[in-house]
Amino acid sequence: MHVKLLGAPVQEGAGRRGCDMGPAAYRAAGLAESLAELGHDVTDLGDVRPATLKSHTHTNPAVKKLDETVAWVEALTEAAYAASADGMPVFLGGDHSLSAGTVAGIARRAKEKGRPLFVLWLDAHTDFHSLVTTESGNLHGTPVAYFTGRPGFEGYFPPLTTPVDPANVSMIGIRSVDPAERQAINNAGIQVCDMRMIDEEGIAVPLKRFLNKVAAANGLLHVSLDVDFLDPSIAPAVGTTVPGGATYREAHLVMEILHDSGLVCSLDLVELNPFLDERGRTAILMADLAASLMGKRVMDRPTRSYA
Ligand code: HAR
Ligand code: MN
Ligand code: MN
Ligand code: MN
Repeated sequence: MHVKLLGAPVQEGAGRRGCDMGPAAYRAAGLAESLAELGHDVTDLGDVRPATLKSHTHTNPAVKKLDETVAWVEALTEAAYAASADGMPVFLGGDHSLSAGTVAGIARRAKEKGRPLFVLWLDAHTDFHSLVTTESGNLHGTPVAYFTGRPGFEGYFPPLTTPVDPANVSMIGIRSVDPAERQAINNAGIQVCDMRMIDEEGIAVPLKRFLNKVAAANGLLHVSLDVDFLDPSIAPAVGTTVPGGATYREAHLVMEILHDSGLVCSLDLVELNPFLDERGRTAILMADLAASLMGKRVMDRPTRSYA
């Protein structure tokens, strides 16, 4: 596989500074080298730069850093579209607002390839606010609403050429949802696997159910992995820790099942804030999870089919 690493040093969407150091931390953690060791052809395309700033003012006074976020979304949409012509782009974030751009660009590419795009959102949060409903004003809480075409971005974010069908989005690990998001998620029909479901059924069952759906539709799958999907005890380097996250074993299992499915076309690694890390442990864990998604395993075992 040709893996293309693209740094997305975005921090304006988060409430605290430091996510701009994420791409450097993944490089220091040896992500490129560990993927190359698995036999992949790895190219580091360097960091994407934001588009030119334009001035916008939103009627919701809570909204923060709108111009900067729009500039990143514009640039990342184009970068993701270009990088997904062939090979597997891996976006090194950067806060989660970057996924408004990466998913929009990948969706445009998938449509050209004649394949439906599915998105697996591994996160504590649903990130389903519009510019109108956000109360914190931190725009990392909005990307899913944008790329599924929820109203409330017109005139600010780039016009969306290819919205992702909300029925093609699955969220796993969810444990922090604002009231406005809950209502909008239910209306949109997005599948949410919250922590209660994981406790009752295990994490593999809902994941495989979703992968079967992707395979049956001959879909492409974009994975967006937020550091706060993980339990804060193993992944402290994130500004929005939420207790009760995925364990080390659950997270690796998800990545290994995703690898075996052969369905993943692109990956975001988001919300790493190296300023909050402990001796690089979160960066190292995220890099190791990416390696598991790309085929690192303990033992060989027969590849299972999810069709
Ligand atoms: N829902 C909250 C808000 O909008 C928290 C959003 C936090 N998002 C992330 N990414 N950290 O998942 O402010
Ligand atoms: Mn998120
Ligand atoms: Mn989150
Ligand atoms: Mn691993």
